[in-house]
Amino acid sequence: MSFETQNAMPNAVLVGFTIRNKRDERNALDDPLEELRLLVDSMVVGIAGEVFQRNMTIEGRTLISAHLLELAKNEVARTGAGLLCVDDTLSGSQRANIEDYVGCEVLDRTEVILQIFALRAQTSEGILQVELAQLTYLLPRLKGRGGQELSALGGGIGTRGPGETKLETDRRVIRKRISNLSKKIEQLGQRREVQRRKRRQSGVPLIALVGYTNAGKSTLLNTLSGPGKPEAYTDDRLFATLDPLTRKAYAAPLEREVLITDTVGFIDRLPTELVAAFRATLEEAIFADLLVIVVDGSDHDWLRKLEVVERTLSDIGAGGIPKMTVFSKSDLYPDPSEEPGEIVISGGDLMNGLRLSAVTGDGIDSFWEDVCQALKA
Ligand SMILES: Nc1nc2c(ncn2[C@@H]2O[C@H](COP(=O)(O)OP(=O)(O)OP(=O)(O)O)[C@@H](O)[C@H]2O)c(=O)[nH]1
Ligand SMILES: [Mg+2]
Repeated sequence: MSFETQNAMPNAVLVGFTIRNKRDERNALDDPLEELRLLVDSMVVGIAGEVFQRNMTIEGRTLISAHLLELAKNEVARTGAGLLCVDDTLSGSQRANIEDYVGCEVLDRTEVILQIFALRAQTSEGILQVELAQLTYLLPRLKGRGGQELSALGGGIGTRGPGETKLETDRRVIRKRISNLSKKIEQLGQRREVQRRKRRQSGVPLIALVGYTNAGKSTLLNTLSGPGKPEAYTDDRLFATLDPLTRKAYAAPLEREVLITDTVGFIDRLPTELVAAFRATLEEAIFADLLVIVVDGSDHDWLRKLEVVERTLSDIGAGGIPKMTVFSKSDLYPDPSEEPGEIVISGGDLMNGLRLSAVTGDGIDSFWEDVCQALKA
């Protein structure tokens, strides 16, 4: 079944903002709603309209200002959209207040990401992790939601205990489900641990491809593992990969086989509780001998995204693993003199990274040389 047929969501209006007196790299972007647009498109939802306010003053009840709320309401009315997607984290009551005013369903940024994850999860572990992430995010936000999300979770929701309010029952049932899911995921994690120990004993090095979503990790994995193997799924949508995939590849300079693993992409402003829910998936990166940070060098916004990746790696405890950075999609760089590779970044450091293309094969030989150097070191 394609994603398209799974999802029957109405068209959406996008809402974004930057906050007054708050440092925000997005203030420097020409198109600060670009990422939310890609996310909503990846959720297979059409975009009906967009509203954005720079230097907004936060309004506690709705997070967004009265002015932006008015703009959003008008845009929903004008376009007949059935969904409003807000590019930030909302509390349960903020979301309910916006829904009341605008008159259509509201999803915040994290709920959009979770919706994409739910569409993409394929393996049983991936599906369990997505449900855990959804419930963990939902639990503190239950208040103000009409309870429809519980029916959306499917059957198995228990009945109300004596003297319990609907909200208390919902919370209790969700906590129990969270604890069951965590146990199941932990059991699967133990199985992984056994596999990892075996690998370590065999001495085969493990290289993890990490990076921002859509950087080109899965495409690179396919190129590195060579023809004739089932291909990792690649797509010009965000979070194409949810379940990690490990492949053998022959490292010619080392004259031996290595293992390469693809990982779920990172993204800016992903709440830490969600990162924790994906810990099992990310463990593939945490236990690698070498991390290859894949940066889409054709993306004008690559530096901000690289910073997000570096921050996330240290958050998940992978900060100390040897790393190398490569710039992917070199066939798309418009002007060779503007290619990344040697770029002075804000602190004055020189950013050195190999340029390669998984599509043309350019730079792949040098990639293996660099990997072997790094593994020997
Ligand atoms: N032209 C060109 N396109 C590329 C290259 N590498 C990847 N792409 C394209 O970039 C898009 C994203 O590639 P993926 O390999 O799915 O990216 P990813 O990093 O695995 O993304 P997620 O799984 O979503 O995190 C796809 O449309 C690829 O075809 C490249 O070297 N050159
Ligand atoms: Mg991928």
